[in-house]
Amino acid sequence: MVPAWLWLLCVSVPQALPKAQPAELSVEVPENYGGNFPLYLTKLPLPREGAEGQIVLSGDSGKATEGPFAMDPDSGFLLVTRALDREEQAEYQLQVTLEMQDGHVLWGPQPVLVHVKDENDQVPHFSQAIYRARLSRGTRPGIPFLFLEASDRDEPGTANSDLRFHILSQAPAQPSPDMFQLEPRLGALALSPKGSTSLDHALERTYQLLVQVKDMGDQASGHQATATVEVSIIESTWVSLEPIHLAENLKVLYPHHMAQVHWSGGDVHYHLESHPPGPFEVNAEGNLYVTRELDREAQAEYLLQVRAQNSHGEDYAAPLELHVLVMDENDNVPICPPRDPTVSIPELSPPGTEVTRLSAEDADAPGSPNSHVVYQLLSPEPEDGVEGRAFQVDPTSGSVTLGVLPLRAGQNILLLVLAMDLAGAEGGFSSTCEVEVAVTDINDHAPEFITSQNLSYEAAPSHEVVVVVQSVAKLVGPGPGPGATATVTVLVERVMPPPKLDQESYEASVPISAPAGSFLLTIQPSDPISRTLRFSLVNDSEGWLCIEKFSGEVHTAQSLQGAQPGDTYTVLVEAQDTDHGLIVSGPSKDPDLASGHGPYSFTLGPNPTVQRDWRLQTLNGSHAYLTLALHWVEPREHIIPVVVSHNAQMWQLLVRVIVCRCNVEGQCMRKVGRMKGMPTKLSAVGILVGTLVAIGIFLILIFTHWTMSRKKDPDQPADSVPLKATV
Ligand SMILES: *[C@@H]1O[C@H](CO)[C@@H](O)[C@H](O)[C@H]1NC(C)=O
Ligand SMILES: *[C@@H]1O[C@H](CO)[C@@H](O)[C@H](O)[C@H]1NC(C)=O
Ligand SMILES: CC(=O)N[C@H]1CO[C@H](CO)[C@@H](O)[C@@H]1O
Repeated sequence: MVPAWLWLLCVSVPQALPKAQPAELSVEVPENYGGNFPLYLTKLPLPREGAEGQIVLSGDSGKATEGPFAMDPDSGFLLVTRALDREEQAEYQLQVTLEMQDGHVLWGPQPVLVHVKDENDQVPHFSQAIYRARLSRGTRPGIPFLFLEASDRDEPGTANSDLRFHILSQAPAQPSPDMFQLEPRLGALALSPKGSTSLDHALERTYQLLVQVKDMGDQASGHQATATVEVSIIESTWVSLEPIHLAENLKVLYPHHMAQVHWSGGDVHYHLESHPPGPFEVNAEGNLYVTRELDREAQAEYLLQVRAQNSHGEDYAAPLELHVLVMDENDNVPICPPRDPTVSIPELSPPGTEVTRLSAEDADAPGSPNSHVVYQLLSPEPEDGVEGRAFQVDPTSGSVTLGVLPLRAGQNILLLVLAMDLAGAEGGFSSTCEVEVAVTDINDHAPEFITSQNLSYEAAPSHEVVVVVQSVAKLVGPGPGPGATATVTVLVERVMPPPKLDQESYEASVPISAPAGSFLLTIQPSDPISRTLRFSLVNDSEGWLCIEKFSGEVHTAQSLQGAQPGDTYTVLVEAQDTDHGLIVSGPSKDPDLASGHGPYSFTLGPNPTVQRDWRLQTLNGSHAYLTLALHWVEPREHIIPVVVSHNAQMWQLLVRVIVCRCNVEGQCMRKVGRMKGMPTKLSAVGILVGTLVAIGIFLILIFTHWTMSRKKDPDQPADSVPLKATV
């Protein structure tokens, strides 16, 4: 039962899947198989009734193969008839088919892949038996200067072809036995660090290295081959370069050769960098070229770096630096500064006043003649027959100044100034710069008021000024109240001219023998009606004269003893306005003293301040006259002690005097409190005080004058009396 079931199954599979492609069979055959042949590889699952058909084995192309493979028709085994060489052919693609005589396919085609398994039967080979390399002194250690090449025909990617390079020996072994290092996998030959430091002292010109290449990776076993490397030591030619000067706008064929570098070692690739990037290149021989015209104004200087590199782009040594300096050509025109708005010059400005300063820009090399700009005034031209010019230009600084010719207010002048490079030499460039000048009127007349603003007493003896105070910011709410105003009263003082006498000096001739009481002359005011004056003698040191106080009559007081005929005797006469003093009467009306009328004498109390500030003159036996001795005393109440004596009796009167400023009516202006009925915060009185005493021949000025009343009681201080200033 069981075989029958299997058979059915086997038959049914092809019937059920008549066109199904059988999966590829893969078979591996060891390379260089050393056993007996034929070697049976694998049995193919041919159907039983295949005995009727014919097994066909074909190669890749589908043709019947004469190759090393065959099918055993009896067993259905694929077999190989001889040893295979992987390096000759690594894989075989076969097809097995069972077909009838007439070509009808009963089974298959069955693809079979035969893979030849590699055996390490290949020896590595150096690409050359002898390598020759040039090594420049100065080569950095570790930078490969030679890459050894070797091949191994065994299967790639397997240990059989995994190669390692080694230096077996170095000759001479001087100055160090291991001057070189060989990278094992890459075969990159470089100076060792020790070799690098000792190479400079080494006298040797050539080193011979025996190098080995070996397969099987780092395993000890494997095939190997050797080669010789001859390393020639060459003096370095990698020396720094002098800067190169290249003219801008150079008209030559490009690329234009400008320098050459040379790396004396072998296998060199030159590489050039420009900072900033510029039109430069280097060819394989180390020739440096500029590839197009340069423009100094675009870039005046370049720093080139040239590198000598191995085939892996590694620098053998530090790069060489090369400065390229672009030489200037005068290829730029001076550019005028942007035209300023009109320059205003006041009329009557002095010559030399600077109008403006031109500074034309020239992009050529600074400090060279190409950018050396000078200036020349083109317009306005000097006028015929007129000396000097209205404007001048400093050729070097470009400073435009006023010349000696004056300008008129309202003139508008366009200046044309030529700016030339090459310091104005022939062949240079130039531009014309424009400066517009307006001559302005100056304020040479002071403003004047048409009507006079001096105050006039006759027009208005006083003025009331109401001052309102308000804040700068706008007031919110109800308006300002009465407290925001103040009234200031300005009183205008009448200026009274000092009294004038009818003559400046008086003269009288007197006989030497003239008796006492002889009349000499009369001194009187020039306008006797308007004022009454009081006269006194000031320095009658001889006591020869006397003067009538009110009439001004001058008499001799005694005989002129000691005078010689022809002598002149000069005496000063003082004339005072009678209003300006205070009559102090003696205590004649004192009841106790009433009987004892007698001439009193009056003196000021001993207080030095009182004696300095006041003057007391005896008028007659009962009255004295008190005046200010100074031009000014403080306006306040003063108590003046006056000593009155009579027949060895003495009284002291205290005269109370109030010094104040007076208004024109003679009313004393005193500081008062808030005035009733006036919306003032402050009342003030301003007044100008005037002057008023004249003296015959010579003048004394007194600022204040007096009225007085006093109490009868001589022991009591006099009543307060306001002093009134005449205004
Ligand atoms: C009085 O003073 C006047 C002016 O200073 C002077 O010229 C004159 O000689 C004086 N007289 C006497 C007598 O000193
Ligand atoms: C003295 O002078 C005063 C003031 O001028 C006058 O009032 C008085 O009558 C004079 N007395 C005598 C005795 O002259
Ligand atoms: C008193 C006073 O100063 N008056 C002068 C007012 O102004 C006129 C004009 O300036 C002068 O002539 C007055 O002398």
